[in-house]
Amino acid sequence: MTTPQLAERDTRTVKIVRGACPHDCPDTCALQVSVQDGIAIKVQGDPDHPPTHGALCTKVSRYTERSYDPTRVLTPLKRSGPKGAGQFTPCSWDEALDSIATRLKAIAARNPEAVLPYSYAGTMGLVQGDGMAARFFHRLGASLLDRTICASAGGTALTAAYGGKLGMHTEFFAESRLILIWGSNSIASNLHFWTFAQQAKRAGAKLVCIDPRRTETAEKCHQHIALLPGTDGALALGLMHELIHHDWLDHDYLARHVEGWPALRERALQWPPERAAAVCGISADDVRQLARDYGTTKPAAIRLNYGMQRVHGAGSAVRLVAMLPCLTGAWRHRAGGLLLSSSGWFPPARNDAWLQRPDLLAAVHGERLPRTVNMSTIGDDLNREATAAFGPRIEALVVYNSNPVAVAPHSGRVVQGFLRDDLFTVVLEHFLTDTADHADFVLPATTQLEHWDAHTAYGHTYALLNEPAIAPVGQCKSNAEIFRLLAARMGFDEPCFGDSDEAMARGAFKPDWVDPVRLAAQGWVRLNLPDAPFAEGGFATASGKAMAAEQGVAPDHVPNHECAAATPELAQRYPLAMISPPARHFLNSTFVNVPSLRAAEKEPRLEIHALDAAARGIASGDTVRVFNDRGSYLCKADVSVRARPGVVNGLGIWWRKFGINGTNVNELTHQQLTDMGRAPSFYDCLVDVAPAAAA
Ligand SMILES: Nc1nc2c(c(=O)[nH]1)N[C@H]1C(S)=C(S)[C@@H](COP(=O)(O)OP(=O)(O)OC[C@H]3O[C@@H](n4cnc5c(=O)[nH]c(N)nc54)[C@H](O)[C@@H]3O)O[C@H]1N2
Ligand SMILES: Nc1nc2c(c(=O)[nH]1)N[C@H]1C(S)=C(S)[C@@H](COP(=O)(O)OP(=O)(O)OC[C@H]3O[C@@H](n4cnc5c(=O)[nH]c(N)nc54)[C@H](O)[C@@H]3O)O[C@H]1N2
Ligand SMILES: [Mo]
Repeated sequence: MTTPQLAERDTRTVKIVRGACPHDCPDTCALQVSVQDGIAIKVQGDPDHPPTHGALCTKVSRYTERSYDPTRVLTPLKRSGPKGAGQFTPCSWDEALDSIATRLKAIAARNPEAVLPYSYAGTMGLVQGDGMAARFFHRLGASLLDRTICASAGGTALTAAYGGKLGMHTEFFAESRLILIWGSNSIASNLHFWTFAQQAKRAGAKLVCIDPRRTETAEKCHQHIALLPGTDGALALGLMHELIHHDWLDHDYLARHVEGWPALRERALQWPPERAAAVCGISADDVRQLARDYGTTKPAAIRLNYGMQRVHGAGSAVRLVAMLPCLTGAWRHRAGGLLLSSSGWFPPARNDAWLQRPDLLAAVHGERLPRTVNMSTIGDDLNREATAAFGPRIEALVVYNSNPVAVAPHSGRVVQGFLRDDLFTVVLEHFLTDTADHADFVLPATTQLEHWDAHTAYGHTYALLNEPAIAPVGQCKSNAEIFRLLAARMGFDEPCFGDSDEAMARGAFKPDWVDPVRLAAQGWVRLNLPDAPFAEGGFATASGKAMAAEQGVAPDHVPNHECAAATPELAQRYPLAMISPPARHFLNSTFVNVPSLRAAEKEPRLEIHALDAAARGIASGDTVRVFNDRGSYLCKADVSVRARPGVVNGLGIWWRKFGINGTNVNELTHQQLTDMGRAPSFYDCLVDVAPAAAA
């Protein structure tokens, strides 16, 4: 199916439907979908929604192209070839749902914990994410999934520091005089924040980017500090040292609103700029200058982002950076403070207990909770036998809103698990992704244009509603409808399995927080929150204070799992640190199959500094082998100033099947977890690179 051109159509009959961008991105844009004759012809940003201000990214402005893509899965499919071969034959919904229910019932009769749901943020919607699906798996008594793959190191750390995933309003960055863009390629992955940063820049603010990679964002800032991956905690401590030394401290704020400052002060005094600089691989003058700017400019704001928390010491680093605005009292101003995530503002507004029904677990397990499997170690866990500690072997996996074969670390292990003949795998998808290729059944899911949903955000403070703009394409059904139909076949007769998608979307928020009439009419409603949330302290911790230390112990810099300091022998064999941040035209592994966006990215690429390239006889455009003990990955070398010496940038996340040798960058990453939050450490990875010919 193709999208007819707007010009060929009669614009008088175009209707506008309000929606929300479903993707895993801090911006959660308010959408306006133009529909004519039942066909979505254009997706635009809502000009009235302050964070969206009428603009969309390149990816989502192609949303119709993705929804009407001719390769979309439009009927249920059942496997007709060997596991993982991606060979399927179409089947009816009845056949697919009956077979799946029969299989899940048989496994659950032995032990429901042998069934594992696997989902992440393909859509961030409260209904098509973990709404009806959560009800289904709770009622089944399936294993719980620890959804750690993205943000749980930083989220846990921020909660330790502030009591929740709480921070500044994105709009007020426009009024800041100094903005540290820290571990964020905002132009690529937080575009709408960048607009506010630009406003601040035009008004005279200084922008500093702290990132190992010279990103498009770093290029447009006044200063770029290209530290080594995983050294942010050391930098924060070095900055604190200088703030103390020059007395750029807000003593009143520290005394009234911060707990544990003496321990943190003592820690920071152990980190003079020279020590921090040596760890970070930058100059001591950079540390001094940044501290001076941060200590003397008001209001100063930090846009911390998840790119800096995919390393071993992620949690400690976030706790340390989160203390900077407490030392200087930057929180006193609405344009000062820090934003890592705003998602913690939403829970009081959400009807989670009703949407997800965790109480249904008790019907199966009584007081006991089922075991929890960490999504970040799915590679190892799929390959585990039953043990007392682990529980039963995973016998069935139901994947929705995620593409673990491409995105989970150490994909060699993940693939090995998905290839198990005795594993029953169901994948709800739009496309035949690397994961869907490994399914026993693929169920065709609707896109955001075709279903109801309700959305929160993690980069702003507005609730949004998504109305379906068009009827489901082909035989597609929404995730919620699929789980509703499966529930009926499983014999789950609780009334909650009869709630419609629309009822769930409209009921997702508490009316005293989000006025349902305004939400329906406008498509979005701002939460009623103070402009400067911590101007007078009032953190969400037990004491109401920001926590600089826990039980008298302040965080310290924690070196990477893989680095010269922690693993010298490994660092000799694999001297390059590899990070794998997103390619600008992809969203994790979503959009890799959209031809125009893949054409923009051309091919899987590794950015490498000229010195590292020359030492290996590598030129731009060469096919190179990137390797370590876990595997090897072929891609094209890009000898580029975007890479600093000693660090290579393997842009992600390609589908394996579009890769040069059927792999992607996660062939090289490992499953070791972060110091807090049980998260993966994708950007904590040693490799070496060689011309492919030498392989
Ligand atoms: N276009 C696009 N947008 C996206 C995404 C996407 O894939 N593509 N992904 C979405 C998702 S799921 C998320 S979680 C967010 C992520 O958005 P961000 O939090 O901004 O994270 P990344 O873009 O992964 O990484 C940001 C930057 O961190 C840098 N970085 C890597 N290691 C370190 C380090 O140790 N220290 C510091 N200081 N910086 C480091 C990387 O070079 C990168 O430029 O973006 C969302 N938006
Ligand atoms: N090396 C490396 N690995 C990484 C990262 C990195 O920076 N480097 N980033 C990590 C991060 S931050 C994250 S968040 C994870 C992301 O991991 P995932 O959440 O798995 O994200 P995607 O790869 O975008 O896959 C989402 C899938 O959901 C599908 N989908 C979208 N909407 C719907 C729907 O309504 N119904 C159904 N059934 N399916 C839908 C899409 O088609 C897509 O295939 O990857 C992580 N992996
Ligand atoms: Mo993410």
